[in-house]
Amino acid sequence: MKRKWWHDKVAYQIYPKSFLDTNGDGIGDLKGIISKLDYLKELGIDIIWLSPVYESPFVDQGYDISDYYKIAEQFGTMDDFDTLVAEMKKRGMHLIMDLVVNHCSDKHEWFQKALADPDGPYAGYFYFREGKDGKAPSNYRSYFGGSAWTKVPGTNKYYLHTFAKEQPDLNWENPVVRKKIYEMINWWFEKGISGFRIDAIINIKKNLDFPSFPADGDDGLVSCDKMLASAHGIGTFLEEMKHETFDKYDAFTVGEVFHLKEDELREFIGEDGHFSTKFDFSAHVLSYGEHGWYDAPALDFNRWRTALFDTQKADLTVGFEANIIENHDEPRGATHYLPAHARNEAGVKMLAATYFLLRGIPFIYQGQEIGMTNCVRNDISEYDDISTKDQYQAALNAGCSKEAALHACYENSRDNARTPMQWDNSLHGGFTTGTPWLAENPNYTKINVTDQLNRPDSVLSFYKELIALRKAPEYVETFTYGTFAAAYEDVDHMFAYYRTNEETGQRILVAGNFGTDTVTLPLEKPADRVLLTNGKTADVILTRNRESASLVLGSCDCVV
Ligand code: TEU
Ligand code: CA
Repeated sequence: MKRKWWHDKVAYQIYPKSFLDTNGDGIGDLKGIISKLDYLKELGIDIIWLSPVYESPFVDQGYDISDYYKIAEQFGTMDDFDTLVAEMKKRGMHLIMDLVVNHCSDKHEWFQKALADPDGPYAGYFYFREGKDGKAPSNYRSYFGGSAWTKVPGTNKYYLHTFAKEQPDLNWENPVVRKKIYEMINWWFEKGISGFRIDAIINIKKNLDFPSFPADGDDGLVSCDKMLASAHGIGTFLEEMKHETFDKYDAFTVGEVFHLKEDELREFIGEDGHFSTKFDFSAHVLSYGEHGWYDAPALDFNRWRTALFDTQKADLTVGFEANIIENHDEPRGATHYLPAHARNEAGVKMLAATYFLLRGIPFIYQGQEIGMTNCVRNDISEYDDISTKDQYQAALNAGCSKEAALHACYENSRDNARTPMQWDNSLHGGFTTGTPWLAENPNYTKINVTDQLNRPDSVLSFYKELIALRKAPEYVETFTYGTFAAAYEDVDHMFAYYRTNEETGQRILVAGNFGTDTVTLPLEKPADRVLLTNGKTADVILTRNRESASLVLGSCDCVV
């Protein structure tokens, strides 16, 4: 396998609006990020993925871009951005931006010009189609609810938006659009960034017939996914984009890729794939209910473990996955993936160790490193997210009580990940001196960075050790390039695997006991040493292990 600069790196996602506010307007900003670079460097972070900071009306929190060449005023200036890049370079860190090019904002100049002249050239930047019998061209439901087609005022035409109506889909079939996108990408590379996380990229290839499908809900509509599944040939666009942009800069790219067909894995993340890597969403899709996330099933440990292990096995001879527990669209892992008995510091550390040492590029989402949790709200008005409002309403429409609908939001709302970062135990968790744009989780008094920096047994200290271990000269080869093999799969609630360096023979077992009972695992031979464990000291584990040539793991124990 050809070695790449990013293979052994650790990445961290910043959601700028909620990271740190430095001017008291309640909104995180670039200066806030700059002031925390040393914190991230200390933690061991190499790559920062910055969620969108471009000019935007913020209908979907910046994922609706009105100018790709400007920094949103709330976040600061282009000078601040250049300072961020320079300060990161100084520390040997890499910045990757969010590339949102399936759609733009309806306030983008292109769309405004298209509206002004629906038969003119700019209409060809989007999907403008004639209505049928006074109705939309087809029966697609957008991801945020309602029809994916909205009427162009004063015409019988509709435009397509797979997300909000303020996010018109860009027409990738149009070579002029593609050229403008590539120019923009290269412009950012010239500023010194190292790559992109690529938003909703699977959506760029449409079925141009836009056929209707049988409805999958009472609204008479069908998920946009149905149309996308019937579209073929996305690879041509992705190859062209890579050739025109990423390849020229030896970039690190990570695709937000859902629903890959099996034979497409190599095409996407093989050595010459469209992207360096893609997120492993195999766990995330387990929380899709029949009608979205409001009716999502509770997490089943075995299905979760199987999903992650299947990904690992499929990747082995192909490439690297980007491994995540959380991002800005997901609930907090400390709540979502841990059974009730494990929702404590030991459990959070166990979850950290077990996902972090899988084969692939580990990503940490802001706040995950201190074990931030989902947040209880008493009314839907306390939420901001467009998808949460839609799913809450869908739940009520389906006959759920207000309590049940709110509980679904507690479990799965995207706002769980978007509450302000908890820096210390002062008002608003030290995030702002003003009023935060989204209320903080009241548990900041107990869960915050300052407390955990001072405590050697904290979740934060554990993450620091974990990252250091992954990069330690004597183990980095095994953790980066070593094979993956599932272990003790027949043991209930045991998440365990081996990472093996085939060249040196070094073999490392990673095991976490997610169950309530103590478990004894027989070992083929006594282990040489314990590299990392939560809570219990390595001495205790080694002694137990030597006496019995077995590994005794109590509930929520993990060991590497
Ligand atoms: O999310 C995309 C997203 O949620 C999906 O692609 C969707 O779930 C999938 O296509 C279903 O098959 C990204 C961002 O992460 C999110 O915050 C934005 O709201 C969204 O794109 C729109 O830009
Ligand atoms: Ca601010």
